[in-house]
Amino acid sequence: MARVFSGIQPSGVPTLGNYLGAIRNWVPMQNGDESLFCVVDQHAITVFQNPGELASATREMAASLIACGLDPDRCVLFVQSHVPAHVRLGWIFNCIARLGWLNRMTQFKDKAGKDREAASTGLYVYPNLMAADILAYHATSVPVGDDQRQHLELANDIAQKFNHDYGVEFFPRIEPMILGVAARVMSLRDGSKKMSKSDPSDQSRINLTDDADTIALKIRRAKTDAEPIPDHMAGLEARPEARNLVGILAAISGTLPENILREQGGKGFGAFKEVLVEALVDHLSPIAAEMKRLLNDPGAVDAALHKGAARAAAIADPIVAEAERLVGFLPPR
Ligand code: AQP
Repeated sequence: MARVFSGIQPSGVPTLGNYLGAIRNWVPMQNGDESLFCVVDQHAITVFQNPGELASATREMAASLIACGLDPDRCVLFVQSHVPAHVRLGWIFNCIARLGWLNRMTQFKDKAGKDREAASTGLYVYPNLMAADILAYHATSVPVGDDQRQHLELANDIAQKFNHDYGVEFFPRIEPMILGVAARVMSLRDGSKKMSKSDPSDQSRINLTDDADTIALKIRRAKTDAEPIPDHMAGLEARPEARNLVGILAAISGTLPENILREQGGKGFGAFKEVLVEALVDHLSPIAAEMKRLLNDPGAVDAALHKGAARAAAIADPIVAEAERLVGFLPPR
């Protein structure tokens, strides 16, 4: 099996979108040193994070990954800033990637919003560091949500240009793994926007820490239209909110949207939402409870992360040292 790498930012509590689009798919990929999962705190600060909260958000994110089924003994689970190889290679990639390439990144445009001049330079070069996160391990399988596809294409462009510029075949080609029927979960308030942990509106998302009452309230308030649930896929066209809720129920129930429409077609949203609430609460409550239990012993979570960082560095350090040698840096010793 190819080496797997994926990351998640501690920029808030993980959402249902992070869970269905990413975390849940990581669990069956655990394969010792061949599977690396990283809490990417250096990416998180591309947008200002409260320094008093970042460390605990990082630990909380790690606890939620463990609660979702990642076992620190069966994969390498660690924090990005604990392994300096990422930024060492990230700098080299800043010098490989072209401005024109970064200018095309739609996530930068979305995140920077109207006032691009005020965005951090980190936010702009974020995809270069993401390429380094993956390529520092020569990882080739990257399970991510659909929104990251463009960044992985850029990572391949960077790898190819590095190989070309230095006349080597050093960095491998990355294969994105876009998994799951709900590869892109949308906001509960606006079916055209993705669900995000940093969305200013808490009502726009389900957090993995939400209790049953909060989940019920958010789903009941979720935006819908006036039509009933259709009984075939074509009936979801131009109905982004309906499509999103059907997609969520399908993903959480491990089935296809077609099957959900067959069962639920003709129902009004009131009745449909109750089915959705029950499925979400059944699925997410044990995760929230396990996360709470883990966070009662923060020292144990930190110790697992420190062990993970040592294992990650043992893989990345020789690869990045070789990249630095290829570039022509004088070896440090
Ligand atoms: N709405 C989503 N649907 C499906 N997958 C999603 N992912 C994120 N949102 C959705 C996937 O989650 C993984 C981790 O993402 P991230 O934390 O690195 O950054 P992000 O994509 O920017 O996620 P958020 O929740 O939107 O964070 P903020 O608000 O901080 O920007 C990725 O694999 C991503 O595809």
